Amino acid sequence: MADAATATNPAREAFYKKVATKDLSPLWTTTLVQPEPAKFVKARPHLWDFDAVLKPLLLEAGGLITAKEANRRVLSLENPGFDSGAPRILESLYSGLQMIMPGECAPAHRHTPSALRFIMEGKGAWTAVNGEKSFMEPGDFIITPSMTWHDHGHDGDEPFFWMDGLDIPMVATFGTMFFEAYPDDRAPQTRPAGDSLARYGANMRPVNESWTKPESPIFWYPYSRAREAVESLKNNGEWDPFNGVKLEYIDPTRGGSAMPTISAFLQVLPKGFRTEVQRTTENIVFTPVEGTGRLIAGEGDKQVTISWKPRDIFCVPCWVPYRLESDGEASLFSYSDRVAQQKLGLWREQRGNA
Ligand code: 1HN
Repeated sequence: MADAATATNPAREAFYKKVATKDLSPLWTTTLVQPEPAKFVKARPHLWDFDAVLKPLLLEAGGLITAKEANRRVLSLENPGFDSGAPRILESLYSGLQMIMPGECAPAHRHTPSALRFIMEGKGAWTAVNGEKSFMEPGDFIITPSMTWHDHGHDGDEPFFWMDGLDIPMVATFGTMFFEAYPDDRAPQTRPAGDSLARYGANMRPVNESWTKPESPIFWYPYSRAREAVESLKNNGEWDPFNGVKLEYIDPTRGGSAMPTISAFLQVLPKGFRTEVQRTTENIVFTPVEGTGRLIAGEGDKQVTISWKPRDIFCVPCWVPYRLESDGEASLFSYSDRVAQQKLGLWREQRGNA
């Protein structure tokens, strides 16, 4: 249809030129709506190797620029399916790897994009969110909700690495981008470390305190607790053929996702597990914590097998069929735009082959 409409026809060509001068375009010459995501989604399944690529390059960056000069010493993961420009790992999500050196300060700021940290490697670094410090350990999940002040510091003695996950492309779609630097390097500490977890992290909440913000009042979700939960379910044999044992990090006051735009999960694949194939409209970023295995993603001549190991970062775009295989037992953290899609009525899934 579009072909016939655009076939050479001098009168039409003249018309198209004329409407273009009036800030208009004929819908019949464009393809705004596609029958399926495969014809629309540009991102591809892809993996960034932590040991071979991310870590050495960040260490090199450490010799070139301080955290303070850089504001944040982050390498942004650019999906090779996109033209370079605004970096993103998937259509709706940003991912980066950050390094902070001993004694450095990543100065306080806040912004409308929501951010999560997933700790990769190191000892002794902390992040402060809304006046509360969290000491970060590998495997911990930390949230920095929209417009919360945050700064990072490092009291240890070795380089410290974490993954940053943000909803920047979603915020950019709406145009609602705001950023503010705090007047000092550090925002004031107003609550002791561990305060939010003590208030809300024991399946309890403070009497006479109400929480009305759209995010979880807990900023810090330690790995040990999440790992223990998935381990128990694994031992109970509650394995889902598509996901192994997969739990979502929640806002305990409402039971929904920890932040309003990003969902986050921890899953365990038992030893030698092969999930069945699934596809969902979610754009998903994975990072393995323990174990090795493979991602098999895509169909036909576009199918790829990608081997993963701890701290690698890999992604599965919207509606790409995929399955996971583990060698020994494996645990993987992931984040996606599931909650945003569900709120907008867009999310769908297909379990098994169509
Ligand atoms: C940001 O504020 C941080 O606060 C990390 O550590 C990564 C990527 C894009 C925009 C803001 C941080 C970021 C970021």
